[in-house]
Amino acid sequence: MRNFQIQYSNKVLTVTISRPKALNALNAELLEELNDIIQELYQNNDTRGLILTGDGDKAFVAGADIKELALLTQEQALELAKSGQALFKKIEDCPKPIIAAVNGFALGGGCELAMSCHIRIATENAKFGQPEINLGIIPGYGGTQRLTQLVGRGKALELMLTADQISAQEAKLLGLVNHVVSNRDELMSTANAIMNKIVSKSPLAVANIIKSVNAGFGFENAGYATEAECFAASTATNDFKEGTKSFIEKRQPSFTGR
Ligand code: DAK
Repeated sequence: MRNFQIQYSNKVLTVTISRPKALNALNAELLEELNDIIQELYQNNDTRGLILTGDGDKAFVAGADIKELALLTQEQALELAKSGQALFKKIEDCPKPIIAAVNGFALGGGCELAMSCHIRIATENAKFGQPEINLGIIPGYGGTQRLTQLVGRGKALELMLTADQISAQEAKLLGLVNHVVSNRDELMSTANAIMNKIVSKSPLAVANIIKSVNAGFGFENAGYATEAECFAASTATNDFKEGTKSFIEKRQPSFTGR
């Protein structure tokens, strides 16, 4: 695995996303590797849970890799939206607990990844947000749905429409984060303590709770499909070209609505 460090202890995998030069941004290779890790978690009877974190103190995941995103055709975008949504759904539906230990920026696809996990714990310096609109696109990994489920429609719309970043404390007040801790050591010890508690329970009951909770949120509703279509359509615009170009050129975008 080129983009992960993996440790195994007491039946729990600790998986660290590691692309430090790009603040752990999600590229296609990394997502394929993550898919393999999650697949293995489903299949391996000895492993009972997974803690997902980011390398370093600065970022959990600073979003999708914008430099890679800038090269997508509309067709590739629709394909990627579907496979990405499927991966994040696989995480959400995993019968074994997956805890996001958020150690810094969780933006865009990074916030969506954390939201697909069952529980989120964050360090005080963590920042959450859906800044896709700054690139002329929309969240494409289920963020329009999961953020709305977690924080409610009004706040979710505000966060997605303004691209504002919020602190870990505010995220906790909104219900986006379960616990806030002061530093990385405390982050991992809290994640492990919660994980060990869950792992001591009946695995069948754990799986059935996750299944029942998720059944109430209907992945098959129109929201996810609409998001995938709108995401793909937004990648065919001049605004998307301008949004990604302006990020790469480190300047403010100038959108025209075309
Ligand atoms: N992608 C690529 N590189 C990134 C990156 C990203 N998302 N975020 C940071 N980097 C790189 C920077 O370019 C910089 O590289 P160099 O210039 O040194 O080569 C390096 O990481 C350090 O970043 P900064 O110099 O910018 O660090 P700062 O402390 O100044 O700022 C920051 C930290 C997190 C505020 C800033 O880096 C930032 O705004 N990053 C971008 C955040 C963002 O907009 N993320 C959302 C991306 S949109 C899809 C579905 C979903 C998505 C995509 C596709 N499909 C269905 C196909 C999701 C989209 C998104 O996530």
